[in-house]
Amino acid sequence: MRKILFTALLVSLISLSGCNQRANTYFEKKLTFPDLLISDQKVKLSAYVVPTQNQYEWQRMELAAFIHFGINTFTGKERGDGTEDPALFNPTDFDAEQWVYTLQEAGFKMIILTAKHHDGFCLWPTKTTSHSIASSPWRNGLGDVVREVKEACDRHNMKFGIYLSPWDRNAESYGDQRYNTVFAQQLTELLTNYGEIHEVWFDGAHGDEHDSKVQRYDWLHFYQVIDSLQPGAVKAIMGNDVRWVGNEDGSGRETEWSTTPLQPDISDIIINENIRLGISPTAEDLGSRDLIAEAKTIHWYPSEVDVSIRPGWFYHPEEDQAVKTLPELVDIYFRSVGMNSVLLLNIPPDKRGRLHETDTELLREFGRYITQTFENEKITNSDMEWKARAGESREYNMIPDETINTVMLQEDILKGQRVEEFIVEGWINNEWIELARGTTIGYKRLLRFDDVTVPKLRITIAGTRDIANISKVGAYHAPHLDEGVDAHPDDRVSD
Ligand code: FUL
Repeated sequence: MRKILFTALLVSLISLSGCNQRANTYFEKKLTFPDLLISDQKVKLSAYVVPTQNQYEWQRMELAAFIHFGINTFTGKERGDGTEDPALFNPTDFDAEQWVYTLQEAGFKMIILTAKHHDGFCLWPTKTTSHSIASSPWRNGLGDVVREVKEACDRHNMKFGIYLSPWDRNAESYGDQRYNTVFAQQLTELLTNYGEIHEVWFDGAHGDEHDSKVQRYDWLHFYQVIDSLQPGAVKAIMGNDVRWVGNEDGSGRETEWSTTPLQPDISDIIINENIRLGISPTAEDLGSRDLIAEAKTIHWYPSEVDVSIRPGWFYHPEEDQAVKTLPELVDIYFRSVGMNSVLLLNIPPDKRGRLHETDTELLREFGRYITQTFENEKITNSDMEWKARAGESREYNMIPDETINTVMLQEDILKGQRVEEFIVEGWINNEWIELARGTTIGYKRLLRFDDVTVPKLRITIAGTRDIANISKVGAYHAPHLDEGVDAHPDDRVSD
């Protein structure tokens, strides 16, 4: 009876919600709840909110690289104030090919370049300002960093995204309506003249009490420009396709829902709704049952973890000794990709315009470590699809005598994110012993535990918002890393 009632509600919702519903069952990106639903029904319906095709393809990349490069590279600052002389920009051995080649070998699928940071210096010859590389001595003022990077990406089939800082400390018009026109024009140039763009990254930084100018951004217009010129691009951070995870340490949440009432603060209505619900990108809870019960609308808004391989976002020679170690980088991978997020790792080129040797060596080791770990599947029946009800378990056979310390779980997110609680057990001395447990799975969840050699594993879906669609259960042995000694895997990764 309850099920029939629910189905009837679902059908009526299709017309009521005005949402983009796919295959008569799923709601792409957004679902607005009608008032009459009780909490459990809202939670169940939220399990039918799914990513758009762009969001899905974005999630499947898993690894993206951030490139912070610009006038700060030459002044040694992290945040320029916009008064820097463009003549300072003069890389001596600029090599976009080296960036792309190195990153691709390490497993990265996209590069996002700071086309403009807060200092307003543009890395392409924009018509909107003279504060750009056209006023620099590099390539006699005829260079175009955006073009060279994009062309290198195209040669290697690497995706390409742009970071365009809304906050601009150089633009004379910043602080009034004219700046919105300038910004839209900059976007238009970047989204028109360089072929396909896959991600547009709007950071949320803005001036503090020392900056007198406050800009009211015309976000909806910026969204329209992107959607019309690059319909395949996701809009990130102040965009509404990809969410900032909420920290810059490289960590996803233990419980990371891609379905959430959170939206970026781009209008008074959204700001007030976020305040009413007590949520922001840094909130611990972005998707619990209690939160959904209070929400009016639920969105597919997945998390991206941005973190730098060095202390700063830009290159500083004095940080050459402070590059993260392999154990730190691997740990970030497990806490980001392994916690239902995309990792956006920043690797800043130096004054030559090349990735520094310390960074490239680390990237090479990182790529080999991840490949070696996950290319050796230890479960014999790992790709079986499993439609799991709450409380159901399934056993998985291991290749005999193989040692494992890592389990991978994945949900088919094209059918929504649903799992709320799961348990991983190993068959040890004739009984099931718990190895790990967790809450959300989503696109991917990785769990680590001490080495064990077991003939079989048992996975229990202890809680779920509807029948869970488990697409993958894998088990692996991740080589041990000797923290702090030489930052190399102790069972050496072979070439
Ligand atoms: C922040 C900026 O202020 C930092 O400089 C950096 O670009 C980071 C990724 O985003 O908002």
